Amino acid sequence: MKKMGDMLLRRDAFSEIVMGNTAIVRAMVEAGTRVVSSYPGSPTPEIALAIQSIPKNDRPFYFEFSTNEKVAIELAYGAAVNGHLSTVFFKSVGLNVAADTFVQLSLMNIIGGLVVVLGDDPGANSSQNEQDNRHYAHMSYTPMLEPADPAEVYHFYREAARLSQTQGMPVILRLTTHVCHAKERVTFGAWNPVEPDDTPQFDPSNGPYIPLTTQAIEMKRTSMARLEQVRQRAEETALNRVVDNGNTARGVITMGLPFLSLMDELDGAAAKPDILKLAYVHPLPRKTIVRFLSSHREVKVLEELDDLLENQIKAMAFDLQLPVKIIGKTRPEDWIGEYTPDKVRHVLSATWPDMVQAAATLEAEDPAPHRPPQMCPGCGHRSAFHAIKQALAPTDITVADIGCHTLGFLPPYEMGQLLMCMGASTAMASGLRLFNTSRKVVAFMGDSTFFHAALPGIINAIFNRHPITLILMENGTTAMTGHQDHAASGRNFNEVTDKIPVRQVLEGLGVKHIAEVDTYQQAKLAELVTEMIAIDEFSVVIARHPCMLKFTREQRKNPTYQQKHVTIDQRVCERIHTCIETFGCPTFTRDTEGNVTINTDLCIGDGSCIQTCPTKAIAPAGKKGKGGDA
Ligand SMILES: Cc1ncc(C[n+]2csc(CCOP(=O)(O)OP(=O)(O)O)c2C)c(N)n1
Repeated sequence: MKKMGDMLLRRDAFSEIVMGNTAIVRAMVEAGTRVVSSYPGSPTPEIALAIQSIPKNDRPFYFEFSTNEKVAIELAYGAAVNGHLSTVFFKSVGLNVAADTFVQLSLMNIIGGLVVVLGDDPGANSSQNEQDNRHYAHMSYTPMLEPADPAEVYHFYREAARLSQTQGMPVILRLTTHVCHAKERVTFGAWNPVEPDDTPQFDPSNGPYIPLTTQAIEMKRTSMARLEQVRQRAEETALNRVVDNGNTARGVITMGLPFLSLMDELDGAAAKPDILKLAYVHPLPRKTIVRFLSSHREVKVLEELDDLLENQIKAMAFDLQLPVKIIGKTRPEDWIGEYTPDKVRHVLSATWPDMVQAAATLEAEDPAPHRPPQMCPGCGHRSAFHAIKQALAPTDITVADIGCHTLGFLPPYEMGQLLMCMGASTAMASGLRLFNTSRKVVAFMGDSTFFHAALPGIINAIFNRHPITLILMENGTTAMTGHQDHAASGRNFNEVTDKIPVRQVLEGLGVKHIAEVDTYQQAKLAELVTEMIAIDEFSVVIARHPCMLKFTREQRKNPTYQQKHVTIDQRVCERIHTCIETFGCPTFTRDTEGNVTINTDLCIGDGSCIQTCPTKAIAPAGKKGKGGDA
């Protein structure tokens, strides 16, 4: 890590093989970025890992993980109107959380500059949907750039920062999963650090900063005019690319990852189309596009997810009555998934079958079997679900939230029958309880989510007296996105800090029924849940156990660490298979005769399974089971 930190602060120009998520941090350093904020979410958390590789005192900018995306963007905005070049980054759906603030930003005069980095997720690799955030650029009059690879991430960030500073507008840098995680050799510039002038520059006369009624309309006029100036920049930028294959019959207009996949697929194609690859996806460089349309008979618009580019380009051609055939998306699947080379071949073959060979079917080409995600060995959530299931009637309703505990919806637990977005479980559960006296309603939630977006739903349940039970799965970290600290961890990104204890927050809100238990105490947990769901008022069970993946990773740093595991006494085991079929820990495997063995590479010896075995055949390694063992 130190090596990465050293690289990111090199003074000379150099080239290195890096991920998109690393390249952007060097760009921040070179651009003189002063404030960066975020809330974790794939595909962006590695940006924070790269930042972390720079020792705190050497970091040329302030960084924090904020409580949620809305807070993160507000913090970055505050810093930017005080004169600091600022950046906020988060995942695709994070923009929904930040939207209430974000949609106003282009109305303001952001003197320091503000780059909003989005990690969109075509293919929903790690998100609850694959929303296309280009729509937000349109609805908020905000310029948006989209790089295709790590080198472009570096250059486009620099462009976005410059543009934001000169126009005083926020600028979105839209990354996608492939672009964040791809690696390539990037040539970076030199870095000549200049002593930052941190004099607070906020001055209301630099505004406008108050978007109220009629003033908001005037501000909108200004932001639309500024967007037209940006369009001029979009025409002139050297970041647009034209690939001239001398083909006046066929052309492709594209952007981002689809461009790279297209280049891949055309390698060896008979007659290659000309290509126009756009850097700015909003506002579009109208003249550049019209020139390209005017010099080709057929133009294919190749874009991932929605048909924004296509519709705008068709409108341009229509307005000017251009004699060009524009081919956009033709089949429903063209709107879905990542535009990998296979996918692009599939899409192109429907347009120009003579140019590229159709892929058989996309699925048939994928040789890897699908592996459902699952909880780690020793995960406290597994013990919790195993226990809670025993306390609930089959007709009771369980509402999931977002996090590792979401995986409880999978067999064998099947806990969590509805899921929406971070923090939504309590209020959805409250709705499910209305006109419902016969089926108990239980909501689940992680501790990072509790602080992120759950408090209004919880307050609502207290205030409007919804008699549901919330199970707060407290593991001390934001586990699913890579163990980032949160308000109850006792650390922020930069230092040790006071914990904000969830129990005291709940008590402060007036929750009368709160129980706490370690999830490995499965019988006790089941008992407490039975008790709490019987109360006709809002109740909370704090089901606590540290994230065991984080815990064992920390333990492994100790050179004397030895991985423990459990064993099965084959003489005692009656092949009932509770460990596999009900508890479901992936360390257990069953052979064709029904014998159960332990995968000692996976097992961490936590022993949470021991209590689940009806014949007591499981024991810690080195200790005897009922019938004796190693
Ligand atoms: C609005 C939004 N921001 C970020 C994410 C990414 N994300 C998925 S799960 C998760 C963390 C959940 O942490 P916690 O609630 O503590 O549950 P755990 O994974 O630790 O069980 C985050 C941040 C998201 N899905 N939606």
